[in-house]
Formats: sequence, C-alpha cells, structure tokens
Amino acid sequence: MLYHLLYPLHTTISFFNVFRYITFRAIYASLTAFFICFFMGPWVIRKLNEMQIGQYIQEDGPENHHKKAGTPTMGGVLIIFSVVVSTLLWTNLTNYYIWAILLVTVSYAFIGFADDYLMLIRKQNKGLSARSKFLMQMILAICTGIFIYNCPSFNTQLNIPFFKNISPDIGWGYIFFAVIVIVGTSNAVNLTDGLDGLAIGPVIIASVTYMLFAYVTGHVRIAEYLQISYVSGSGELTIFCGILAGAGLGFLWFNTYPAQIFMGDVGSLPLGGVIGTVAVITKQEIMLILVGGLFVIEALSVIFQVGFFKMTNGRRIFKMAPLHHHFELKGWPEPKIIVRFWVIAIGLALISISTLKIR
Ligand code: 57M
Repeated sequence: MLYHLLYPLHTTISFFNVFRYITFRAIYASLTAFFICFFMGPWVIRKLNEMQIGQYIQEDGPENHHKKAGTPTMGGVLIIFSVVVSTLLWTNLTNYYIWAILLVTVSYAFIGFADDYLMLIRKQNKGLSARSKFLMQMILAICTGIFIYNCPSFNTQLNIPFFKNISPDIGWGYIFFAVIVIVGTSNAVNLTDGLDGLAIGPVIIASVTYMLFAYVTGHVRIAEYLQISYVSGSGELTIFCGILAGAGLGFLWFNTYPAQIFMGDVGSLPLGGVIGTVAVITKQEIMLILVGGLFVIEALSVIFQVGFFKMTNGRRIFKMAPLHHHFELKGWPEPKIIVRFWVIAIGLALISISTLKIR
C-alpha cells in the first residue's frame, strides 16, 4: 500500500522515486517485519501465557525437553501477522506472484493453527490426523500450482542447475512438480522445528538466498548474463523474501536458546510452504535441495529411520529421528547442535549461490 500511495507522488516530489526500486523496498520491508516481531513479541508471549497456550511435551522425547513444558507456543501467529502486514505495505499488489505467495502463507497458517489448537484443547501431542493435514496441504498446493501455471509470465521449462542447455518443458506436469516442492518443504521445516531456533535460523538463511535468486530471476539483463530463466515479475519476491528474513530475525530474538516462545505448526507449515513456493516461481526448485539442505537432511533422517524401523522390526539407524534428537541423545548440548546445524545451512546456501556462475 505504501508503494501504491507514495510512488505516484514522485511526479511532484522526486524523492518518492525510490519506492520504485525493489532493493529499497526490500530493505525497509524487512526492517518493518523485524520491528513488528521485535516490539510485539513480549506482548504476544504475555498473552499466550495468560491464555495458557503452552507446549505439551511428549513423554518419550529426550530428557532435556521435559523442562520446556508450558513454553508458550503458536508464536507463528506473530510471524505470519508481521509477514502479511509488511507484504501488504511494501509490495506491488498488482503482481500475481505476491497473491500466490499470500495464498500459501495464510492458508497453510490456517492448517497449522487448526493442528495447534486441537493439540491444545486435547492437551496432548495429537492435533489433526497426519492424513487430513497432508490432504489439506495437497489441495492448497494444487490450487497454488494451478494459479502459478496460469500466470502470464510463467513458463513451464524446468531449470536444471549446471546444465544451461537442458531445460525440458514439462507442461502441466509443472503443477504436480510444484505440489511436491511446496508440500515437501512445508513438512521438512515442520520436522526440523524441534530445538530452539533450529528451524527459524535456516528459514532466514534460505530467505536471504532466495532474495538473491528472486532478484536475478526477475531482472532481464542479469538473468540473461547468468543464463538463467527470466521470470517477469518475480523480482517482487525479493521484497517478500526480505520480509521473511526480517520477521524470522525478530522471532529468533525470542526463540533463541532458551526459547521464550515456540512457533508451533501455525509457523512451521506456512514458512516451509512459502519457501517452496518462492523456489517454484523463481524456477530454482532443484536448487532448494541445497538452499534448504538442512531441511532435506532432517526429512531424510526420518524417512530412513522409519523405513529401517519398519523393515527390521524395531531396529534403528539413529538413536532417534529427526537427526537433531540423535545428537541430543549422544549428549551434545542443545546450543551446540543448533549452531552447528546453522553453520551447515550457511555453507550449503553459499554453495548454491556459487552455482549461479557454474554453468
Ligand atoms: C513435530 N514437534 C516437536 C513446537 C514447534 C514421523 C516422526 C518422525 C514425526 C515427528 C514429529 O511429530 N514431528 C513434527 C515436531 C515439538 O515442537 C512443537 O511442534 C512445533 C513444530 N511443529 O513449534 O510447537 C517439540 O520440539 C521442541 N522444540 C524446541 N524448541 C523449539 O523452538 O525445543 C520445538 C521448537 C517441542 C519442544 O520440545 O515440544 C517435537 O519434536 O515433538 N516425531 C518426532 O519427532 C518423534 N520422533 C520419533 O518418534 N522417532 C522415532 C521414529 C521411528 C519415528 C525414532 O526415531 O525412534 C520424537 N519427538 C519427540 N519425542 N518430541 C520422539 C519423541
């Protein structure tokens, strides 16, 4: 809205010309998101405490988690509020992709909210059934995929990292591809969200990385120079990714060890979903394996552990899955696991950025 209100004034006051620039808006949008979370955080924590919205802790989890019982949860409401307000303030609302991303943000937050709410009233770790949660995620991802597929500037050629000459046109198959990416990322972020700051850190890292990818994909000359697909209008997602990073930093202020608040599914499901959606729109979906490498590692640890557990009647590869529990049970202090996982996420993100030049 600020963009729509203030940019037209540039004809009389030239200063307002800066609102045209994506880079300018990205910086101030991310600061807006950061300050909303930062200033509203204490109030939200107080309210959640008053409403007794505290975390239920599973009995069979690592010992260290029992002392976390009652930590206010559903802090994702704050992240989503900050993201939606900042997006409405700073982005160009005539851009289709912004609406696709807002659709995922809000609808996945609703699924997460329903899940958290049910856990809360049942006073146990059972919210929506895995099947109904997955079904809702799928339906909404299909709607998003169809929406993106029909955006005039979106083409259905797949970008294969390292192979600039190979870009198969998968036509409407792109919708299914988008669904896998969006639902997969949403669930992977959810699985990672099991230690203080463990999920939000890599979400910030992925957002900053996709800020760069969105900028180059939406800039006709830079995209041509780097020989990547140009997607007209995707540059506006630079601002959205900046907002995600800003809101994430504001939330991390309170979620860092020892956490004063957890995000809940209302945070983890939409955060993963929107990272997947940005990857689809910027056509850097395959690169997400690296950018969100930590989420992939955590999700694979669960897939292998559960598969092995079932095949061998109860034997395990890891002491416990997802992987962060394995290191907890090995006796690593929680902050050490968190920071080391962040270090891995930063390393993977840097490698992914370097691939822009390796073609
Ligand atoms: C939800 N939720 C956290 C918090 C957060 C298939 C199976 C591997 C699924 C998996 C599962 O249910 N994962 C998804 C993970 C929970 O956090 C809440 O949930 C939100 C995210 N959805 O925002 O509201 C707990 O995580 C801790 N936490 C923090 N700091 C944070 O900032 O410390 C969260 C955020 C919180 C808090 O303790 O209560 C969770 O871990 O439950 N299931 C599991 O992860 C379980 N794994 C398992 O059963 N593994 C088996 C295999 C064979 C399936 C095995 O390896 O033997 C474990 N999780 C727990 N206890 N907690 C097992 C036991």
